[in-house]
Amino acid sequence: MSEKTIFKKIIDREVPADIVFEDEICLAFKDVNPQAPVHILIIPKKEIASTDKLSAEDAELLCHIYTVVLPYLVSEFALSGGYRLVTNCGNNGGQTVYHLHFHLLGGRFMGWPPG
Ligand code: DGP
Repeated sequence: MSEKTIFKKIIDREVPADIVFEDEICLAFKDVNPQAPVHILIIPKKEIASTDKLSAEDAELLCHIYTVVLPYLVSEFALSGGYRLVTNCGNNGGQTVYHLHFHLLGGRFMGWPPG
């Protein structure tokens, strides 16, 4: 069996995290290395390595993130003025943890293009 990712260890409460949302499908917690005043990671509890491992059966999970978790966090962290939701995929995308996650960044103006 392959080793657990750090995010799976957070789900299993083997590694501490500042958890800001949890339900049966998802977990959200503050990024350990914040790039903005608000920097939260939203992850599915299901172990999916990256966006290119998603399948049609994950449609409900993705919808849940966008329509339940995200609106909750936007309200809770006062991000109605705007935010950025980023998913890095693979080496060239800058992904370092191979458990699907969405970076929710806010609390400052976001430049474009990203680095
Ligand atoms: P990415 O590069 O897209 O795979 O982002 C991984 C993010 O995960 C990165 O911004 C730092 C964050 N991170 C890594 N290890 C931990 C940890 O142990 N706790 C928390 N809260 N965040 C972590």
